[in-house]
Amino acid sequence: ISSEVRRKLTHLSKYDATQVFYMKETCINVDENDRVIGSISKEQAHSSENLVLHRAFSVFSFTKNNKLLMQRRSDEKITFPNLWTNTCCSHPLHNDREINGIIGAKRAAVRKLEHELGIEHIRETDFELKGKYIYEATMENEPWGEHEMDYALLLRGIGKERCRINRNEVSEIKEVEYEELMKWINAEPHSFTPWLRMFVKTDTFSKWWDISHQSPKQEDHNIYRL
Ligand code: DMA
Ligand code: MN
Repeated sequence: ISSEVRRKLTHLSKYDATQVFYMKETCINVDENDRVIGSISKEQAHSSENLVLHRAFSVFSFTKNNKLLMQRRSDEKITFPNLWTNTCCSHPLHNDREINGIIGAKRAAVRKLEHELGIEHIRETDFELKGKYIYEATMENEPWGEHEMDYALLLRGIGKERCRINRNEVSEIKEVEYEELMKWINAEPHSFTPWLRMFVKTDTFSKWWDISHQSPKQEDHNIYRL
């Protein structure tokens, strides 16, 4: 095997085998207008020496009591382990089910809510798209990062009671009120993922908590920069 292949194998060998396996998934490479360019492996898309813009989603689930359901990423995650973040994040994959923009992202969200949190019986129509957000972030001491076209997907009425967590993905879950989250992030910003910290700073974030705007669904298909 070549020295390049050997270097790649050793740089992944220190990680959890299940998470290394998922690095073979195919993400969707898009341009800044969210038009599909092609497929790219999860490993390649997230290598900080050459980050590639790809589609992603971030689910924000608010409970019946209007708290945000949050997760702490497991120690096994290769990118941004052990950090607190929104309900569920991942990527629609480059396949027939998930390549088609909004419905594809919602199908991926249904798949990952079940995989990471054990939440079943969510339908694509339960989500409300609240914009697509371009952002970039890198890890401090590891060769990984993110460069995403991130679909913000709101969900209502789903909390801890629906969860059966997958320990390989998630170490803890918690429901927080808006004020509580703001205090917590200010007190320990380095306990949170960079994308959550960026979402919190947007003008729209606090509006997502406003229950008086809950129905009917008002989807936002626009592209923003975090
Ligand atoms: C990637 O999430 C998507 C965002 C919005 C950061 P992730 O690293 O949790 O993806 P996966 O669960 O597929 O590893
Ligand atoms: Mn990503």
